[in-house]
Amino acid sequence: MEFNTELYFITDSTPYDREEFLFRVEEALKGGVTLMQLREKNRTTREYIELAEAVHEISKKYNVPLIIDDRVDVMLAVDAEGVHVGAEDMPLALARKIIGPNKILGATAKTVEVAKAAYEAGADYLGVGAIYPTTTKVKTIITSTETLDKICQAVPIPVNAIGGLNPSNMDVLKGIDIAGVCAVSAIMKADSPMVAATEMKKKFVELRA
Ligand code: TZP
Ligand code: MG
Repeated sequence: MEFNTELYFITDSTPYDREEFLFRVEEALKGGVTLMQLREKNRTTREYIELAEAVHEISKKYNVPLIIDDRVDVMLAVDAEGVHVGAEDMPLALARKIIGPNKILGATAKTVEVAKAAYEAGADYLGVGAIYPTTTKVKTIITSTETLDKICQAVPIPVNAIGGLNPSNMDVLKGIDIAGVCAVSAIMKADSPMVAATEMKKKFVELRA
């Protein structure tokens, strides 16, 4: 499946009621998000599926592929466009076997070795970070921009930077061959997710020029 990771928006519904959450998701999509991920850590399977269905209805309107975090079963249940698996989730090769060749398979990498292994196991893109400290993900460690650079050179798939990124601190990524940037808070928690997404995308395009 075709996808573009330039502005990869990852959700966090924690502070919002359903209506506010879905409103913010749609605003972010209006702002030019190119790929999005539903990331729910404290939901029952039933709640995760229900929310994924609602988000998928919205993402389809904007032709933006929806990636489901952690859960291959939820992805299949709602026929989302892909799944993102981390080190503690289903092994990549198994996930690929289950989802087939046409769904998007995302992986996390913090070292060149893990990045190469993920590529070989069937990952379609990699998220690398955290570049900056973040309160969104507990227990995450910082990945240096040097490592990010090496990973970009080591694998032929799109590599995205993630972790504490916002339009005013992205200059450290200049000259590194990333395919895009990921953001949770900078978009999700902004006064206007639409304005925030627009600014972040503009900044990435400038950075790459
Ligand atoms: N993986 C590494 S950092 C991170 C994830 C999921 C959280 C990024 O969130 P934010 O709010 O953009 O720092
Ligand atoms: Mg995970």
